[in-house]
Amino acid sequence: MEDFRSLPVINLLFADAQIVVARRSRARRSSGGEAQPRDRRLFPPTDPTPAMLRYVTTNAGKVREARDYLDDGSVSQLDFDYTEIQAPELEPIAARGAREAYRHAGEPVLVDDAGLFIDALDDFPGPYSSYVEGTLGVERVGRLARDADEADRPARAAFRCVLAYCDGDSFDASPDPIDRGDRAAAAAAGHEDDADAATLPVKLFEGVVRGRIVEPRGDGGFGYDPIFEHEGTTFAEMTAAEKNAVSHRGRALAKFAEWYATR
Ligand code: ITT
Repeated sequence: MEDFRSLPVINLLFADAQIVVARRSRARRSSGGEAQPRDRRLFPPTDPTPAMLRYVTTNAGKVREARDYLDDGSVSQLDFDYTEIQAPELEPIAARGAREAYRHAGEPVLVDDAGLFIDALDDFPGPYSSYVEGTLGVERVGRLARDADEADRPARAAFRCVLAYCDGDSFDASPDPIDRGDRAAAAAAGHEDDADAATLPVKLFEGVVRGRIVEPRGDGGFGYDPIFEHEGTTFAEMTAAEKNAVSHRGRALAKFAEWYATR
């Protein structure tokens, strides 16, 4: 088992989880009297219902990648379409979504909000990436980016992912990214009030990867992956594990798992 120690912390967690599950099975089969191994799953089960981390998204591609890192039997998708507030940054959208998802699920939740930020288009589509994918489409966004700045070909861009964790308990939360104007608007719409934000701390984890916008290549991944090239390979040309090793989501998941391991 020594070789697991050379892996990044997130893979170590995953490996440990597998080992613990195997040990627990053996312990159940034994005739008793032995000390039980410490349960080191991300969410050790409580009797009778195991606590689950609900990965909140309607996007099956995100879930595939999150499972590649976190699937130790304590992670499942919550297909919940939380209200996406209008904001120029991902953080307030994810934080607000995590509070709403926690209220809905009553279980620990991890909301994943992501976007493609293209330098030559002043960070468009950014937080509006989902809407723009559904309207303009990925290929047109790619053409716009490539035409936007002839001096900057292929166009530079970044993928960003913000994960927002909420479990109803208090912890050293991230500074609240929702400004008073956003909160007033949400409260006016009946979605959130100040007391809710104060009593539901949210922890944020960000991952960023830079790359180039190119002609579409590859048939893996999802969303904007075919037009996003990182070090010569588009995300759609990578396996989920290869993409996770360098991607915005993989980096955010790594930060989350490292923090969670100390909780
Ligand atoms: P949820 O909000 O339910 O999670 P969504 O697909 O709408 O699903 P976002 O609001 O985060 O998710 O949308 C971000 C957009 O960027 C959307 O069009 C995604 O397809 C795309 N996207 C997010 N992560 C991506 C990735 O790793 N690779 C390619 N495209 C991605």
